[in-house]
Amino acid sequence: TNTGGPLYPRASETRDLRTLDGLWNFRKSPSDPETGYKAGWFEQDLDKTGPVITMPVPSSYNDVGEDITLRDHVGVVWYDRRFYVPSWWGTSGQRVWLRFSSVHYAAEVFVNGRSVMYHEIGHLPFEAEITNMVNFNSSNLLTVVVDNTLLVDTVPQGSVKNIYQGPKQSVRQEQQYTFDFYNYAGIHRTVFLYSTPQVYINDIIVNTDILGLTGFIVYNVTHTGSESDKVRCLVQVFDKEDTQVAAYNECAGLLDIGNAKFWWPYLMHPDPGYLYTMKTSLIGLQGEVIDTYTQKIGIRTVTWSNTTVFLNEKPLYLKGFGMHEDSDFRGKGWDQVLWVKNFNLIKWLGANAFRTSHYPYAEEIYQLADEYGIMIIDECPSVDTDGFSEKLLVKHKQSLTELIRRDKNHPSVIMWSISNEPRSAHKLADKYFEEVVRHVKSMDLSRPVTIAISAGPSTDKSGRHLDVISFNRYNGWYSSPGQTAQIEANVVEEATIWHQIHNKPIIMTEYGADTVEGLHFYPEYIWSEEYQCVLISEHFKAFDKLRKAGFFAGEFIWNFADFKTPQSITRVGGNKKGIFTRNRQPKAAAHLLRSRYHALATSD
Ligand code: BDP
Repeated sequence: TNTGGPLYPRASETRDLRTLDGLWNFRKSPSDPETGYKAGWFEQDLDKTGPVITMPVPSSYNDVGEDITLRDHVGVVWYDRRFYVPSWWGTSGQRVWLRFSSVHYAAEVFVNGRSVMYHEIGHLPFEAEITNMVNFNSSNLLTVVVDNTLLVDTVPQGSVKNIYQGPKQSVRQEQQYTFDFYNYAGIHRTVFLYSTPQVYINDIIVNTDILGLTGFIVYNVTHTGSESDKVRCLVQVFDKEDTQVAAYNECAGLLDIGNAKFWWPYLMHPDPGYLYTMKTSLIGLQGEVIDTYTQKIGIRTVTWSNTTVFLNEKPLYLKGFGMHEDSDFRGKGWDQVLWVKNFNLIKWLGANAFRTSHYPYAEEIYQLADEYGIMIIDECPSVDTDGFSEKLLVKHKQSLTELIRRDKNHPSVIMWSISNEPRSAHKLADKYFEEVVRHVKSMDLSRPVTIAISAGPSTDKSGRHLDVISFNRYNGWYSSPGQTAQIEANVVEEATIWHQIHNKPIIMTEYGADTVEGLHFYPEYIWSEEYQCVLISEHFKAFDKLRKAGFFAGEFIWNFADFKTPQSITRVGGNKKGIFTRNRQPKAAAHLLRSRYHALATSD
């Protein structure tokens, strides 16, 4: 299994970078997943071994065609394309790297017919060095086999059912899963081809601290390659005016910046999201620059007590939503237009946070959040966790290893969410989550750990292992649909009980109502815009009471926008709990939420 690519690929004075995004060849495999392997589809261009269709990368493959069997395909698909490696990378002795930012769910990658990497778990990057497998003088064949099958020990879990149909009782496979977002699949994010020198920077870990007006940066640079012991490090930090404010020539160290500008969340400060530029270089014996990597960092602290989460020692009140990577046609494919639009809407709303429900999002999204001062509860891909087997635990921990390795340096990431709605009343959940939390703490002690819990406070067995208790609850929707009178009391009561049991800060990570845009009923009636407005107003009353109680740390409406689900009689074209439509147009509730979030910002 290949993992990693801990550093987001960037060009620099010593590194070059291309993307392999574009139009690839694509073919669905027959239901026997071995078919393509046996026929050697990886050894020659796909269009030589059979019919292909054109597939955009990045994108989910499900919704770009008119073919229902492609949309609902279960199992293996094949992608390929040709690429060139600049010849100067070869002549100057650069290493050649191939990095996939996300392929869902499992992928095997071949270069010129040779298997170079395998990765399981979508939404997380993986990479391999391919220097010795590429031709510099002719084109190279890149083949990717993708399998979207979810089983009892994948993250997330699912099961495949055989459906027998027609007079001949032919078998159709159906992917089943308990969560409600569509299991989109394919090469979902950018594919990078990049170069590094022989001796190169492998990873940089950055932690920050604050004392009075001084900001501290604790860093650790690792580097690899033969003779890598002969290099030294130079770390330089520049402010937004490109003035060098700190520098040190050790690979691990502590930098201090007097009168530092701290990273503040949006609307909590006139200059939110302040980022410094950190330039890390490897210097050779003659003083020559061997490798350079530049990244943005923010100086901030996250701390927590039994009632409050603090940012730079200021109590936080998180105002946001759960989201999805989801849009028309491209499904979960990374889309910069969509995400710049999303961030503009987040700012328009006056929100300061979101949860990456229910999996890690594209790295570019965290970069935008860093810039804008939007805080992230970073969630791993474990949703509806059930069964709690040893095998699942190993993979669940692996997903967090890869998540933390990828996202550790983002100032926007203020909390880890290790699961959404696990079956945490199960007797095995206690030990299981104790172990998952222990694992997270072994990698990062600087951020609190939470779970978006759906079990009730008296049955849940995960809460005692967490730093912050988050709960999802659908008062007025799944329970007592159409009834809003009890919402305020129920929410206040439940949050209070969670706090009484665990003595920890409490967040409501989900509440909401499905709403068809343009559907109006007065007095309010479920599915109408009026009902969504009333339902959320009742929640606001509860949140205002809870804020006064002193242990309530945030409210996250479900969901930012409508999104695609599997077909079900409870879903009209998908989950409609968005305050925006899938096209990012506001429903009435968006305006209501906006006036609340802005009002809260002024009162903070
Ligand atoms: C919650 C899940 C979320 C769903 C939501 C719903 O956490 O993923 O979309 O229910 O049904 O239980 O709208």
